[in-house]
Amino acid sequence: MTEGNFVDYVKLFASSGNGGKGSIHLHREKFITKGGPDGGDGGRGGHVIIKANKHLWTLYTFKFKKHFSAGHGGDGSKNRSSGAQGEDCIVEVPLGTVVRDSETNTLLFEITEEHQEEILLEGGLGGRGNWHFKSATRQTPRYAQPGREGTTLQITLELKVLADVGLVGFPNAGKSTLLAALTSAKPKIADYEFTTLKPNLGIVEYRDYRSFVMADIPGIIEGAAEGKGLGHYFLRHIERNSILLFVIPADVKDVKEAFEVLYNELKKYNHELLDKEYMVVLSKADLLDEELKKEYTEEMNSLFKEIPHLIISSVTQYQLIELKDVLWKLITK
Ligand SMILES: Nc1nc2c(ncn2[C@@H]2O[C@H](COP(=O)(O)OP(=O)(O)OP(=O)(O)O)[C@@H](O)[C@H]2O)c(=O)[nH]1
Ligand SMILES: [Mg+2]
Repeated sequence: MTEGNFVDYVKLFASSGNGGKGSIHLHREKFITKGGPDGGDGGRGGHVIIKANKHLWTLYTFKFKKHFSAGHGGDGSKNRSSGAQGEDCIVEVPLGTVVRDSETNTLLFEITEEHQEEILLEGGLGGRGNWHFKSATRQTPRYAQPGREGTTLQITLELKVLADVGLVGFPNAGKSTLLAALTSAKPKIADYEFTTLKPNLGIVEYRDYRSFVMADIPGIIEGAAEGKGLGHYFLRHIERNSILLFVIPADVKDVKEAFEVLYNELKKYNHELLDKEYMVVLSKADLLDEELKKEYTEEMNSLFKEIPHLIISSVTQYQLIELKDVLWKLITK
C-alpha cells in the first residue's frame, strides 16, 4: 500500500429519504355513489446504513464520493395502497471505522464486527392516508398526513488500522525499513524524521503458508500523547493492533530511556494499550561491532527480563527469522 491511497480520515454528508405523502382519496365505483375514504399511506423514506465490509482496508473510495442520500418514500394512492419504501443507502466501510457526528464530535458508533450494520439516519415516516381518519362524525375526511422529512448529518469517519503487529518507535528508528525487509510493502524510507506520515501495512509471510499483518506507523516523539509531532493522529493507529513491537535503534544514546519515553507516551495516551502483548527490538545492529553487540545483548537481557526482546538488523537480515518466530508466538498466544 503506498502512502497516497491510504485514506484514514474523511468527512461525509448523509441524508435519509423523506416519507411519502398519505393520499386523500374517496372511493369511487360505478353504482356506489358515496364510497368511503381509501387514500393509502406514504412509504417510509430510505435509511442511511453503515455496513462493515471486511475486504476494505482504507477509506480511499470516499476521497471521490462524499454525498450519500437514501431514496424518498412513494406517496400513497387510492384503494389504500401504500407508497413504495424509499431505497436504503448502504455505505460500506472497513472494520475499525469510527463514526462521529462532525459538528459535535460525538462518537456515534464503531464498526468492528464482520457483519455489523448500523442505521445512521432513519428515513422519514410515511404520512397516513385519509382512510385512517374516518370517524363516526367525519365520514369523508379530506385530510391525510404529509410524510416526515428525512434528516441530514455531516459525519466524520476515522479508520483505526487493524493489524496483528504495530511498530512503535521514534522517527528514524528503522520501522519502515523493517516492514520492507519482512514484507513486500514498499514504504518510503529516508534518513530524516517523519518520513512516514501515514501507516503502511504489509503481510509477513511465515512458515507453512501462514502470515500476519504488520503496520508501520509514523514515529512517536516525547509529548505525542499531548499532541506533539502528529501526536494523537499517530497513536490512534496502534490502538487496534494486537501486539506492539517497540523498535529502538542501536545508535540511540540510552536504550532504557528511549524505551521509557515511548512506553510512557503510550500509557498517557491510553493505558489499556499496555495490556497488550509487546516485544522490544534493538534495530540497526549492523552498526555495532562484535564487542558492542555483546554489551547491548547483556543490557537488553537485564532491562527486559520479562519482555521478549531481540537485537536485529533489517539491512543484513540479522535475526529476522527469529523475530518472526517470537512475533508468531505472541500472536497465537
Ligand atoms: N545501518 C542500518 N540503517 C538502517 C537500518 N534500518 C533502517 N536504517 C536507516 O535508518 C534511516 C531511517 O529508516 P526508516 O525505516 O525510514 O525509519 P522510520 O522509523 O520508518 O522513520 P519515520 O518514518 O521517520 O518514523 C534510513 O536512513 C535507513 O536506511 C538498519 O538495519 N541498519
Ligand atoms: Mg517510516
